[in-house]
Amino acid sequence: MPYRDKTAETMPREALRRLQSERLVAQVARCYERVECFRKRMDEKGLTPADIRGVEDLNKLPFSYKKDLRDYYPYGLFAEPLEKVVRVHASSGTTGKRIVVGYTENDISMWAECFARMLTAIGVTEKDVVQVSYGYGLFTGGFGAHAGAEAIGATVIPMSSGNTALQIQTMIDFGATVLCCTPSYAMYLAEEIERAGLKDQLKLKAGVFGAEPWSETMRARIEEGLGIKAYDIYGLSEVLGPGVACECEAQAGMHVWEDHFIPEIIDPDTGEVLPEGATGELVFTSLTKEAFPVIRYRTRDICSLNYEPCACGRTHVRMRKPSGRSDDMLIIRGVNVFPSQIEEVLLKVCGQDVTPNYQIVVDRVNNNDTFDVNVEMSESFFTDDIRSIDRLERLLVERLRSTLGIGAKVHLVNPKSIVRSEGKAKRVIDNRQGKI
Ligand code: DLL
Repeated sequence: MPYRDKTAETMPREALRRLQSERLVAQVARCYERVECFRKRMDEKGLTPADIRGVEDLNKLPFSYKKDLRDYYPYGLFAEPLEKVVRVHASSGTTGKRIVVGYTENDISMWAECFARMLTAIGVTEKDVVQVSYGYGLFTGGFGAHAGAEAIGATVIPMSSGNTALQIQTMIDFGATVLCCTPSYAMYLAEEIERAGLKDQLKLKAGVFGAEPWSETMRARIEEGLGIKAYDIYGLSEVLGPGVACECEAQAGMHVWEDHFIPEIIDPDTGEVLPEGATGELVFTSLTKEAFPVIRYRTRDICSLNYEPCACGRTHVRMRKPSGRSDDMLIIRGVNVFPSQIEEVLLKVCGQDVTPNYQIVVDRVNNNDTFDVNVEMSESFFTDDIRSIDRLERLLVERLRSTLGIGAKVHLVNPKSIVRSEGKAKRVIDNRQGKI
């Protein structure tokens, strides 16, 4: 069982680089032969597979983009015939066609291994009961977590998302020790558990949360609310699904499984590779994926890589929490704003006075951007004393202005008035499209 044996995860970096080089050369040759879009881009650059001799040549290769998946919808980028593809997943995206990705049998076991490595790294074993509350279906979350947990011999509860009361009942009755879901859903579950006074009936010890950005303050809230350690997991459908990168027990960045994926950080405007430690757009090349391999795929996620050794002994590079996607970044009155910056301010400034439920509403009136932030008060803060609400609103306006550099209108709204999400939370409502 490879995920129990940490050889791949602790491989010396020179050996890792040699392995990557070997795999890259083979993957480039395969894609050139089998994937028309990649071949065309290589030809345009006057490159042949023979020009790629190892990772040192990676930055010569052309980028690939989300748009390619739409242009070649549904199967045009697959490097294997459909008879070798045992599963497809799809991601909805906000505009246009869905994107479709495929997996061979080997891809599915590699995926299970990547997720299983994380579970093992955080101390989950066959004795654990893992409740998977990510959605099952075209979304990769449910099936990815399921396969990883089964691979280490844990007992899986395939709950999928939704039906919060039943989730809690099941968690208690079946003795779940590990919870896998989005951080916003974990927060909602914590809230409902507290409301029902059921916390002391939980056996949970750890949570594996990802699929959306979440702040350290949110982590602390979830850990406290559920009485667990909350770990971050990253992934995207185009590259694999959950498990491309995962935290270990050190909770200090997510190890990218570099024997399967090469990460790079580039300047999103110029495409240039940035020096170690710099923040920029994350790009991935998949070394071992068979059905749907990507070469230098532009994720649009903004983060940085940390090559320093990790306390856990794993040698694979760690990525910092993505602060958001460059396409989630709002430009309000000419200023760049990430929803995660707003979350950090809200939770830091207000402590327990607000819940991590907020919504950002942007609109355009008379050629001017309006910027409103609705924040839900906690039950305990909710009071008829209008003066303390006023005071907190003013404080938030001031802190948001000093962090973001622009003014927002802040509205403290009643507890439970912002719709909860069972999957990825929708934080932004941007009504500006088509308005001048
Ligand atoms: O969200 C896969 C996944 C499922 C990851 C469950 C983790 C857990 P997509 O739906 O294709 O796949 O969305 C991928 O979500 O490009 C990031 O912008 C964002 N994302 C995923 N994990 C994290 C994370 C799944 N831990 C997109 N922190 C990615 C911040 C994340 N953003």
